[in-house]
Amino acid sequence: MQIKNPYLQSVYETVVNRNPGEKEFHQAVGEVLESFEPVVEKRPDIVGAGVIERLVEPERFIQFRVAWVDDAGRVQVNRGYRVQFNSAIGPYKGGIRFHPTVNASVIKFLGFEQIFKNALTGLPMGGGKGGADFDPKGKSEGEIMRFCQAYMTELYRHIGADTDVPAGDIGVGAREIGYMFGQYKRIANEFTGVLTGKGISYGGSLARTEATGFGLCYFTQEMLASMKNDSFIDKTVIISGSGNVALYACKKATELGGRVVAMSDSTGCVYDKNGINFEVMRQVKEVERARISEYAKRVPGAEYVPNSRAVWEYKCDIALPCATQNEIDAEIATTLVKNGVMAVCEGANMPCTIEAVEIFQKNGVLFGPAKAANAGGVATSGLEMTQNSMRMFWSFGEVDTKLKDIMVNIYHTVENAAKEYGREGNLVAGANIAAFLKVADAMKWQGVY
Ligand code: NDP
Ligand code: 2IT
Repeated sequence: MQIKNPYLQSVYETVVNRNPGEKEFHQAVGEVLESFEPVVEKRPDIVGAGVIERLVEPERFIQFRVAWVDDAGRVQVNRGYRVQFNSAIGPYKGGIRFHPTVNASVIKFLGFEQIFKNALTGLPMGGGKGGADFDPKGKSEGEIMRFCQAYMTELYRHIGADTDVPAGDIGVGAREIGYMFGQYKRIANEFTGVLTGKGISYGGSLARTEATGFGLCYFTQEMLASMKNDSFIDKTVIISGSGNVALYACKKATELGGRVVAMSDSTGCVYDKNGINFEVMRQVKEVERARISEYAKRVPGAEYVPNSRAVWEYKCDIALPCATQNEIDAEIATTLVKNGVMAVCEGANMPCTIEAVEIFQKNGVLFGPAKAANAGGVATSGLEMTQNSMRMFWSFGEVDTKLKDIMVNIYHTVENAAKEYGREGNLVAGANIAAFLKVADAMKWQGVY
């Protein structure tokens, strides 16, 4: 990647040299630095305080062994991580991912993105992320529990309700959070809001399960209204993935008047021209943890294709990638544009490659970047932290109303920052700049650290 501004290019090269081979991390940093060009010109005070060089280096990076015993009595060893990237505006905050592809690069890219996303929510949360290269697929309930306990046995010493507050991500949902919370509580002898995404009976927030998918649709709705005077009504929607984010995006997009015709998982995709039946999909993927092919067996008229990428071959007006990083490359972006897509909003973190984003922007496709569009999950985690601190419990409607306000506010903050810094309509630049200015000011005023 080549950034025009020589100072920003030199920061980028330092990151590449210091973190060799970590291509996802390089990608996330490169995209962000690129959009700082107008800030560097306007804010010499930030450059002078060395904020950018400090921002790209994690405050702390923890790697540890996670050893556990499987059902056959064999010892298994995984690698666990937590990156505590930036605490300028609040305690480190961000999810935990359990997936075989997790490595230092993935954790750093996610932690880096989280700094900006959390700043955009307007809530006091710094950036962090964690995970392990553990594959939950095919594991028994007992194995999942023992792995979560083993992971927390090391992690507990690094986190705390005012220090670092993890949550879920790929492979980590309410079940895993429950096992980790239980282990933290036993070791620390403390019942605190140290994790979010907890069960409702022990400090979780209503609407946290729905929050990322719902928030994504609230953001998309505001973008359509503001930029095109349009809405979800009568739009054809495609959503990749069928996990937590994808499922609740499907539910809300449908409620807002859209027709979700295709979804996927890591083994394939389904097409249902009548519109995906949310309850059947939820039963298959969330309750039974089965393969998405089950959906096609249960819903007459639905087709299954054993290829995840094929989900993007159908025609749609709105595309919501909600599975994983770099799932939309230049080839898929070109297909989407050819099929007449009008808006793409990222539910997953960095699901579009840099080339794909360029293709959308050059072709006038509205593009909502992840750090703005999927911030509803962590924002509602912030609301869970507030409720835990107050020892209070809000209704679903109260949380959902706050979530909607936050997403609308993020959209306008991002749109305005893009305009103010000469990148009108470019929400990638707007999100990076608006978030950066908040974090950069906090870093500058707290002195060099
Ligand atoms: P889940 O584990 O609930 O679901 C992930 C979904 O994506 C599953 O359908 C999974 O398929 C599919 N998937 C995962 N990896 C791959 C892959 N390599 N190739 C193809 N499909 C894949 O995770 P979430 O829904 O929580 O997370 C999805 C995305 O959203 C991630 O990028 C995450 O970082 C991001 N995100 C999540 C938030 C949250 O609150 N949970 C908040 C903000 C962003 P299968 O079922 O076959 O495993
Ligand atoms: O990527 C994300 O924002 C998340 N996985 C949610 C993080 C959180 O702390 O709720």
